[in-house]
Amino acid sequence: MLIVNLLGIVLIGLIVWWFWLYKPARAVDLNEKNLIIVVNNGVYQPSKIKVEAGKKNSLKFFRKDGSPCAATVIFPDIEISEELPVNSNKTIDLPSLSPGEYSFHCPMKMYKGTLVVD
Ligand SMILES: [Cu+2]
Repeated sequence: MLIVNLLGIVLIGLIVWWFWLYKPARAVDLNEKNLIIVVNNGVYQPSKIKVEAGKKNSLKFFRKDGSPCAATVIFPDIEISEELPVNSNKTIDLPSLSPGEYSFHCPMKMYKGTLVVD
């Protein structure tokens, strides 16, 4: 009985951590490696991406989540809205950007990410 209760508490802790506390700390540099943003389980992974200012960059997405809401990624500040096909790569070309943070998300904002332009 005690073990079951303990397991329950650990599970609740994990759920709280995953949905409310977990924030990827550091922005991943787009130029460090040939980065692919995986769309799955309610998160963009990585969700914080550093790109160079004043230069045209492109982002590669790979969507695993079949739910319709994950199908579209929107960059409201730069007026980009693109469809992401399931289980294949999709490249989105970005215009050259001035320094700052630009958010991107799915239509319901369940999936959320940030571009850190520097
Ligand atoms: Cu969504």
